[in-house]
Amino acid sequence: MSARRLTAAELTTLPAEISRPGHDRSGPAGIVHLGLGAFHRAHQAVYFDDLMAQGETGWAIRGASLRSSRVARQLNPQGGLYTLAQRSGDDTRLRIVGSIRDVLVAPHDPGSVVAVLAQPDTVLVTLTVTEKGYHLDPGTGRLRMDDPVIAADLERPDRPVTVPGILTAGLAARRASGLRPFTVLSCDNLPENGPRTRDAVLGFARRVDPALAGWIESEGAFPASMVDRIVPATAPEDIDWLEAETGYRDEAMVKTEPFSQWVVEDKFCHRRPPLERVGVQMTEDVAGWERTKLRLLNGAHSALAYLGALAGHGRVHETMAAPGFEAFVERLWDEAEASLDTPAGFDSRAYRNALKRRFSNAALNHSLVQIAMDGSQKLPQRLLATLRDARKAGREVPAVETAIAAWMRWQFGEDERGRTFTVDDPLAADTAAAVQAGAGDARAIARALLSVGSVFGHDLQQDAGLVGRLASRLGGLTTEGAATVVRRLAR
Ligand code: CS2
Repeated sequence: MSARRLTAAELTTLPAEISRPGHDRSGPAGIVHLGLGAFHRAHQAVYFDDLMAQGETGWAIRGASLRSSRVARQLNPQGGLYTLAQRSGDDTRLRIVGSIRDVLVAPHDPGSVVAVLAQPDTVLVTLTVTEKGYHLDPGTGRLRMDDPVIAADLERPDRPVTVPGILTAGLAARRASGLRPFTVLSCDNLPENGPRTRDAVLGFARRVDPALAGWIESEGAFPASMVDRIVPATAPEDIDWLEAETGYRDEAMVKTEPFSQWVVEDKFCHRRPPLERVGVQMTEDVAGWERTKLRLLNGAHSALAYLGALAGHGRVHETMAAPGFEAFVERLWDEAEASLDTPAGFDSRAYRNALKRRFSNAALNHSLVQIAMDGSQKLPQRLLATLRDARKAGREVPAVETAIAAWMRWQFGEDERGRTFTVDDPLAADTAAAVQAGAGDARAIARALLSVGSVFGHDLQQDAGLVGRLASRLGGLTTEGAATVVRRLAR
């Protein structure tokens, strides 16, 4: 017999130790969220659920998936309910989150998403659409007008499929009916994610209607935010485990760590949720937090992903336990911190120790391949930013260079045991062509990869010393292997 699916009707029958929403879920939905992946469900949706539990109304979420109907199929039959499994060591806490109302599928019906954006109740649009969802040039941060999907949205702005297109259409509809704009809050791991989202929307809107762009510019708001919580993709085994443990089946469950942080710029153009009541840091300046988190946490994550996977590991915690990796990460952090303007009150030692514990949390079983994905979109803010600062200051950054060389080595699409894999990246065709053009010569490959301007810009390839160092690090990885290179660099 198959287990009962989680639904509102099941809430009273669940095992007592599972916490569940006690609040009224029927109030207005003030939030539309684009990109309803596991991260949103384990992060922002939980803060809004906490807010609703405090009796705040108007903050239910209507979600929109931008690509497939998978999340809608998981969540809609459950009335938007899902389980958050918070794991650390042997301790697992289960909680049913009740802040999501329903899920729309944008590609099936773009008009329905625009219609929800145009409703008077909608005051805030949050985004987790991943780096590539913004269609920005990773090097310059500008909207790529030559991107075929952006060009297609500009052709028919009333049936948009991209984030800038959907937001612009929603804002245009509000303006047409005399409503104020909603606030747009990016929750993706991009530097200056607020200003970049604003530039993308304004860049798009200017092409559609300059007067609309002027209205968005003067009336709208695009606060920046820093989000932090490690959320590995849910595996089928996790869903089976939950079912065995609790007796119900939840196709939309997510697993995460106890830690969670959200820093939000206090710049809203419409009603603002009182997020400070649920532990969110509201501030005038998010940039210091953004940079610190991107270069320390995400920089180390990407380094571990490429070096660890090349060395034959599968998971973050296993890599952290392998000889030399923890010391390598400490070295990378020293290099990153040397040029970081950390936020007021930041305690480097405590932050780094906490990161080491978080990365070593075996209960998360976080896959390196998940982090390795979309590296071309991640490298600039995670590793190249430190490299550029170090070049300016004349400082050497061997660990950061090694991590960049490991990303280069990853573009070969073949690991150290000769097993091939697919490089999951929007620029995979460009990087594969660069590797091929190098014809097995580390220097030629490094040079060709460095000339992928949308990742590296045009400054780094001019630096002959840097090209030589990256080439020799790539050569080292190719001939000696990542484990040896890491051990050598570990202090
Ligand atoms: C990770 C992030 O997949 C990745 O690229 O580095 O998702 C990371 O887990 C989060 O940013 C943690 O806040």
